[in-house]
Amino acid sequence: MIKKILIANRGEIALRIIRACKELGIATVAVYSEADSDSLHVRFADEVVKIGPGPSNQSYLNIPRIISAAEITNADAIHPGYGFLAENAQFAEICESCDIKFIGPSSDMIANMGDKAFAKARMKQAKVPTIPGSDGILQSISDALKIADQIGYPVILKATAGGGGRGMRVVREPKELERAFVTASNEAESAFSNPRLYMEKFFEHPRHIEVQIMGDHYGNVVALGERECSIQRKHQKLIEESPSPAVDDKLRTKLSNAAVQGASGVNYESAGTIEFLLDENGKYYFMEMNTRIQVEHPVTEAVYGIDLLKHQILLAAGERIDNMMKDFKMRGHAIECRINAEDPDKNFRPCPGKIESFHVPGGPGVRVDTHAYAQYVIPPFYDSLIAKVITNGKDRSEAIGRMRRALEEFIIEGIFTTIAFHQRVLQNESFIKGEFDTKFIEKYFLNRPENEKQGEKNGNTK
Ligand code: MV4
Repeated sequence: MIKKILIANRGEIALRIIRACKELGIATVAVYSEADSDSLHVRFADEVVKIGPGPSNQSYLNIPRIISAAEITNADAIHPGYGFLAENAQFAEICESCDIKFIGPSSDMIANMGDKAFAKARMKQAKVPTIPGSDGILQSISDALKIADQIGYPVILKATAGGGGRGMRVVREPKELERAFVTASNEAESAFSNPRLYMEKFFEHPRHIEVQIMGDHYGNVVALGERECSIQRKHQKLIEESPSPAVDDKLRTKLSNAAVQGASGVNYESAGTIEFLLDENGKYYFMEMNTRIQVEHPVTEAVYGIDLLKHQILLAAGERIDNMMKDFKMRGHAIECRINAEDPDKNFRPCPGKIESFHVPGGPGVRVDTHAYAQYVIPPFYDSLIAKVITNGKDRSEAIGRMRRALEEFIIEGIFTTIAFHQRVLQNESFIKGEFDTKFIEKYFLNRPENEKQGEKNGNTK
C-alpha cells in the first residue's frame, strides 16, 4: 500500500491530489518554489519541501531536487499531476530506479505514447481507426510528396515528438510542401530535439473528442465516456463538457470500445485519455494518447459520480478495476470553464498579480477547483489557470444555466480574468445548440474585422 505521496506539482491540481490523499488516509508532501510559499497546496499538505526559485526549470521541472525531496521525506510514491514532469519518461524511469512509485503508467509507456507516429501505429495494429496518412515517419520530401498525392490535399505535417498542437503545418498544395516540411522539421528539432514528421489528411472542421480510460495492473481497462474539447483557442482548451452534444449512445459505445481496444492493445495501466478527431460525417479517428490525469477530468467525475484521482492512486497501489469500478453509469451533463488570469481584450495576455477580492460560487451542481483566495498573488512563472468551475445538471441545458449563474456569482477583483469571455460563449446560439467544432472560437470570438457582424449577433459586442 502507498503510505505517503509527494506531489510534484502546484496550483489547483496539487490541491486536488492532496484532497484525494486525505480521503484515502495517505500522507502528503508538497514541494514548492520560492514563488509559491503562500499557495494553498503548501498550506494543506502534511509536509512541505522548498525546492528552488520561481522559474520552473529550477523547481517543478528540476528532477534531482524533486527526487531528493521524496527521499528526505520518505515518500513512497510521486504524483506528477498534469504538465511539468507528468509525461517525462526519463523522470518516470528515475522514480522507478529509486523505488518510488510514479503514479502513472510505466516510463516505457510514456515514451511510446509520446512518440505520436509510433502511438498511431500501435493503435492501428489494435484495429482502432486512424487518420489516413503516412505509415510512420516521413523519410524525405519526395516520400512526403508521394504520400500527399495518394491521400489528397490538404494534408497536415505533424512532429512525432509534438502533440497538443505543437509542431504542425497544414499544406494545401504540392508546391507548398517542401517549405512546410523544412520549417516544420526545423521547428520540431529546436522544440523537441527530434525533427521527425508524419503526415495525415487534414480535416477542416473536426471536433476534438476524448475518451477517459482507466487500466489496472492485470490487463483490465474501462472507458468512462467522452469529453467534448472543441472549444479551444490556440490549442488551449477553454470549455469542456461530458457527454459531447455530437455523441449519441451508439457512437459512445463505438468510441468507448475503440478506446478500450486501443488501451488494452498497448497494455495500458493507470488513468489515460484517448483523443479522437470526429469529422463532419460522424467518423472518428485516433489522434493521440495522453498518459496523465487531465485538467478536464472533473467533468467525467461529475457525470459518473466518481473520484478519478482516488481511483488512479488505488490503481497505482495494485487495486483491481473490477473491485472498485463496478456498475458505474453516466448520468446527466457536466461542463467545465477554465478561468485564467488573462485579458481577453489584449489577446489573452497573462496578467499575474494580486487578487484583491475573491468570492467563489456555490449552490446545487457547482464545483470550483482553485488554489487561489483573496489577497493571493499570482506568480508570473506558471500557466495562468486560476480556477476551474464545473457545473452539472440533469441535462445540458441545466448544466449551462448553472454555469451562467455560477459565473455571475464568481467575484475576482484586482486582476483580469476570462470569466466575462466565458459568459459570452455561453450565450452564443451555436454553442447553445451544441453545433460547433475546433474552429468555433476563431469564428465567433477572435476580433477579426470580418467577424464583427456575426460576432454582434452572437453577443460579442466588446
Ligand atoms: C488534426 C486536425 C485536422 N486534421 N489532424 C490539434 C491538436 C492535436 N492533438 C492535433 N490537432 C489537430 N489535428 C488532422 N489530420 C486539426 C487539429 C486541430 C488544429 C489544427 C491546426 C490548428 C488548430 C487546430 C485546432 C484544433 C485541432
